[in-house]
Amino acid sequence: MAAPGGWRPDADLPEVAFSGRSNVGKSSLLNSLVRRRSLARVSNTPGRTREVNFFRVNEAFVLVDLPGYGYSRQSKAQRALWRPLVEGYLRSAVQLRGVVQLLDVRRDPTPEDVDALDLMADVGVPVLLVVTKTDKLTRAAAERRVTEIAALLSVEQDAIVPVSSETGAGREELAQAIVALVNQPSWRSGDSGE
Ligand SMILES: Nc1nc2c(ncn2[C@@H]2O[C@H](COP(=O)(O)OP(=O)(O)OP(=O)(O)O)[C@@H](O)[C@H]2O)c(=O)[nH]1
Ligand SMILES: [Mg+2]
Repeated sequence: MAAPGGWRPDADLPEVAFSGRSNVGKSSLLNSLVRRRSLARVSNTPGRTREVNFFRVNEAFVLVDLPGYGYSRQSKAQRALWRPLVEGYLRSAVQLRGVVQLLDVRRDPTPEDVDALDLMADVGVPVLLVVTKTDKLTRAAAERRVTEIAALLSVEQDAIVPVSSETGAGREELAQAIVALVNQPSWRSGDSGE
């Protein structure tokens, strides 16, 4: 899906979307989960993923790779497209069950991260918080950073799943959390008249 309201595949299976800053590792995490090296395109250049990309897994659910935000060298036009594209997707995806929101273990959440979380809260979609690239730090340092990030976001530390797409750490726990999201009824089913 390249433009707000643009073409997207039929929503016949539950969907879970991956959100986060450019270069945080969304496409890498998606590949790690499905144990494929290059299903979603990974790059050292931030801003690689510019469309909403849909990956059907085992005819059971769909993982959705969202374009990243907060990349300073992004063009104004690209930047202006992010919000309508992502918000349009989130609001219209009838089968959306949850969003995996990624944060880099080495960085404090940015104002853009908080904006993205506010958008998810406004849409009402359940969010799974994931801290990634934990392989970049020692185990003890990574644990400290998770505590700090949880405090900055005012969430419980155990609401955050630490992962590394490089080593596969946290993969099993995240996969189980995603399966639980997929199997739960849509939060939208409470809406009246729909
Ligand atoms: N060490 C380490 N590197 C990672 C990890 N995850 C991703 N990377 C690297 O980070 C860079 C960006 O990864 P991507 O998966 O393309 O990031 P993205 O969030 O999809 O970026 P956009 O598509 O630009 O929004 C690549 O060089 C990856 O190899 C990780 O867990 N550990
Ligand atoms: Mg990407």
